[in-house]
Amino acid sequence: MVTFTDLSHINVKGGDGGAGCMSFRREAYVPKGGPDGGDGGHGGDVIVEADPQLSSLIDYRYKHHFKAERGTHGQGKRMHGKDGADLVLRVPLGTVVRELDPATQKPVYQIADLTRPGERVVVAPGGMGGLGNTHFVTSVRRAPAFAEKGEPAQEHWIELEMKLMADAALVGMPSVGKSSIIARISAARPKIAEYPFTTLVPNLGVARARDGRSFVCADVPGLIEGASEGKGLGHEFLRHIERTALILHVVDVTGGFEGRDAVEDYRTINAELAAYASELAERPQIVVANKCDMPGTEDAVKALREAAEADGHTFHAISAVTGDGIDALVSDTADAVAKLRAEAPAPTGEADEASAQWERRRQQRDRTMSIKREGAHVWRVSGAAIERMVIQTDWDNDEAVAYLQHRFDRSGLDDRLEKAGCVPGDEVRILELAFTYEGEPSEDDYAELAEDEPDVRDDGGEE
Ligand SMILES: Nc1nc2c(ncn2[C@@H]2O[C@H](COP(=O)(O)OP(=O)(O)OP(=O)(O)O)[C@@H](O)[C@H]2O)c(=O)[nH]1
Ligand SMILES: [Mg+2]
Repeated sequence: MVTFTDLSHINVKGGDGGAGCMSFRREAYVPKGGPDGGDGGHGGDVIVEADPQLSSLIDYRYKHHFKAERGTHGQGKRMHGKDGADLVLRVPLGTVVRELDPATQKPVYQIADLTRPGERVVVAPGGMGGLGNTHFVTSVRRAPAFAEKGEPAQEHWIELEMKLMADAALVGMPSVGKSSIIARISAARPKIAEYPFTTLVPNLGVARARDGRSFVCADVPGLIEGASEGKGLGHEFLRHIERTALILHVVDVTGGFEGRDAVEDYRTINAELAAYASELAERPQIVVANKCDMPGTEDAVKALREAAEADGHTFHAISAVTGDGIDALVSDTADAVAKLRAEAPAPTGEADEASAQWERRRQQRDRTMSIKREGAHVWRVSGAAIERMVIQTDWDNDEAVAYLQHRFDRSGLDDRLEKAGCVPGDEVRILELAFTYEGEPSEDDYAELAEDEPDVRDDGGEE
């Protein structure tokens, strides 16, 4: 049997943010102007987008690392850096995107299920550009001589799983010949037998019309009266056709062993579809009278044709055994599928909402900070956001370091350290850097620092 699931694990990384610029305005006859360093550009996002032209994840089988473009650095004269370009990874319709645990490579969270053409989700946001020195002007710091480095982008492992979506599903009572039809029109080779419920799991096949147009067809287990309440394979079965735009409603015109009435069968199935989900009953249908090779079926065919046409459905009389009427059925189905694909609604905001939700979770995780004691007077602080603050700091610049101190304070780090039992003089480690804990800062610390700046004194100062 052909398997239609396709799975790939890939590593995605947004572009790093560009660095903010430290610069002062220079004009003729003006010895030293105000700060005018532009911001760094934002890094590009890595985006996964559903493309109806694709039919496999082959592009991700051999290449596993994908990185968006970085933002460029800010410049003087308030010139901002250029944002990095997004990297768009195209995947087939029906691709489910999950985040993987980087250590175990096990899925931890479903990010999106891309079912509509053009639907997209951001899987790795780019880093923010660093701020230029114009942003750090305060009442006491008129000439900030530092800027922020760009935010390094984060990387993730994600899983792409393609679940092939059928364009059309063969629906009907057991033993009406659904599997025989899919075997006729595609390369699928499901089991065919004269007893009911031969088919227990859906089979998919790619059917091709004479002119080369193709569509994906599903052969699903037979449906009986009460299926919507769980009889037979009930809900299990109906769930599979929820994603299918077109229903090929197959009716056995011989009436089977029980000598059932074709029109009654047709109505029973439609009632079950409506009972399961009203929108299933409204799906476009092609009504297929099967087993027309059998003698004495003319009246049933005629009655079924009238019923189907009265409901506004296309009707086909065929024989899966002799092949009569099959070409016309496939060609009409290809037409209907093409029409439905063209009408497919524009992407809704669902993927955006999924992106936003995932982004919120990511940010939450990001802000989580942990404090561990590593020695009598040594503490280890870890957490993505706090580590990034450290990375974004220019260590050769005292002012930038002082600003970091301020950010630490705002993030509640000092508070948390104190609560954990950290005392002034203790060593605090973040990444490979060690700091000395000096207790809760006071506003004066910043004022003092500002007063040390020659530029502030030039301005006449305020303090
Ligand atoms: N005479 C005749 N018999 C057919 C035709 N199509 C299918 N059959 C027979 O009908 C029986 C059931 O066929 P299947 O294709 O297994 O039917 P199904 O709808 O897939 O059945 P389930 O999977 O049990 O729901 C088999 O014995 C087939 O050989 C046909 O066009 N003419
Ligand atoms: Mg079957």
